[in-house]
Amino acid sequence: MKLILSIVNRDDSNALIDSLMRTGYRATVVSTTGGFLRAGNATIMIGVEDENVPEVLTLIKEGCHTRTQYVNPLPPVMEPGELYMPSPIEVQVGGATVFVMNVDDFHHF
Ligand code: 2BA
Ligand code: 2BA
Repeated sequence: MKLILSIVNRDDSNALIDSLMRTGYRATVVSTTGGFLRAGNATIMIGVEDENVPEVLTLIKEGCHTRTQYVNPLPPVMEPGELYMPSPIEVQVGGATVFVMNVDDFHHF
């Protein structure tokens, strides 16, 4: 068995959950925050049999889209009177960041 841990954009998470449920998979969603942008994203945990991993990866790939976001870099150390005009940096976010982990043991009590 594998645990697929997928970090996705919040805007994609509901549709992805719907498609996973429709296909008969089970999942748990956790609200998370990206360390770099400090913006909300969603982490979806999906426990599946090994042979189902490719299908779940396809659903994730089809359901999650890359977005361009802009971040303001941290201001440099400034002398008094200096003016700093930050220019936003373009960052490509997602579709999805996916980790597939081996599950040693699974119980459902
Ligand atoms: P964030 O950490 O908010 O990162 C958003 C996007 O900013 C990233 O998109 C990447 O394009 C850029 N980025 C992140 N860290 C950076 C850094 N140290 N220097 C320069 N640019 C950086 P994605 O790679 O698509 O990642 C989307 C979200 O997936 C991330 O949100 C984070 O929550 C998660 N993630 C990505 N890689 C991860 C990893 N290796 N381990 C844990 N979480 C990860
Ligand atoms: P349980 O199977 O006891 O699951 C309880 C909760 O545990 C689930 O909540 C989900 O958050 C998590 N979970 C269970 N199996 C998982 C897995 N393989 N990977 C990741 N997380 C898992 P819900 O998703 O709200 O489901 C509540 C109950 O509805 C489930 O109880 C199950 O009896 C049923 N169910 C869930 N998904 C279904 C599906 N795709 N088709 C039919 N019934 C489903």
